Amino acid sequence: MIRIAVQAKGRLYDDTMAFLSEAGIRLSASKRALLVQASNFPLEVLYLRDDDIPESVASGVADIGVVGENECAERGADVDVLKRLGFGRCRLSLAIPKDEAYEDISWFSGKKVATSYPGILSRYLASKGVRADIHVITGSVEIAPGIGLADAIFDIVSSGSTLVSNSLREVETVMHSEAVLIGHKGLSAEKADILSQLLFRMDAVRTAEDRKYVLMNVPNSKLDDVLDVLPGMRSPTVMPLAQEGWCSVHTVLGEECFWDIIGRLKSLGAEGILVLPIENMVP
Ligand code: PRT
Ligand code: ZN
Repeated sequence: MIRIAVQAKGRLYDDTMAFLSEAGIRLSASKRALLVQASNFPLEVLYLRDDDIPESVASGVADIGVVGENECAERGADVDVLKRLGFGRCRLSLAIPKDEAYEDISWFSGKKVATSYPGILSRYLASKGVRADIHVITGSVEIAPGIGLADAIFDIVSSGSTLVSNSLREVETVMHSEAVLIGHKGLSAEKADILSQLLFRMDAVRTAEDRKYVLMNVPNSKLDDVLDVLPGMRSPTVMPLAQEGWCSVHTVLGEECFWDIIGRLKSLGAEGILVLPIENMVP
């Protein structure tokens, strides 16, 4: 049995749950408890506040966890980053009142900066040789300059609209972040084995996400031209059709070249092109 720590509610919750369900893991839909066991995989989910996830994995209370890189960096938790998950993307930036003149980071010398991420900020300022007064507040950091609590802020930015609506302007981007799967250092052999099964499933889903299964009918006279256009991921499947002189070609296409290739196949005489999503692709 492996235990995964996930955010109980908040911005990472939906994507984390979707990601477990795409890996085929079923969790009871009944009232959510703190700890819920999967019905079809040796995994249990521990619901926590995101702030507590890095430490719970570092200490081994949970074996793995899903959390923003920013939380890991802030807490300096001693964990392995197993996988970047591609959701919960944001950046951590310094912002100042929008009408202030700004040339470079030396602006912050002697200034009061409000943040919930004092660890990341103090390391950054130290690396730039800037001494500022870091004022830790949790929540609503963006209102601090407006109410005279600070001269500037260091906070998470995504679209930037929170800054705009508080008359602030982003002046330095300190780190980019996304959700990551983290793991306890030194898992037992049994847990490491379950983890590798889980990672294998995740990779299969990920590979499938940007691929399509494509079927089409092709006149035999054009078959060689069509096969030339298809990328060489192993040979496509070619089957004769009941109608003489035609065959059916099945293949898998990557999203990046998809539209280009479909256009060329049509102009070569392929007909009845059918595009199907792929649920899993086992390497
Ligand atoms: O209750 P719990 O402690 O678990 O949750 P939380 O309130 O601490 O965190 P939550 O759910 O808000 O965010 C969880 C994680 O999502 C963060 O640690 C980031 O890794 C990631 N993330 C991605 C974000 C954002 N985007 C985001 N936009 N976290 C917060 N924000 C906030 C930000 O603080 C600011 O107030 O959204 C505002 C800025 O958004 P824009 O779009 O206006 O720029
Ligand atoms: Zn939090």
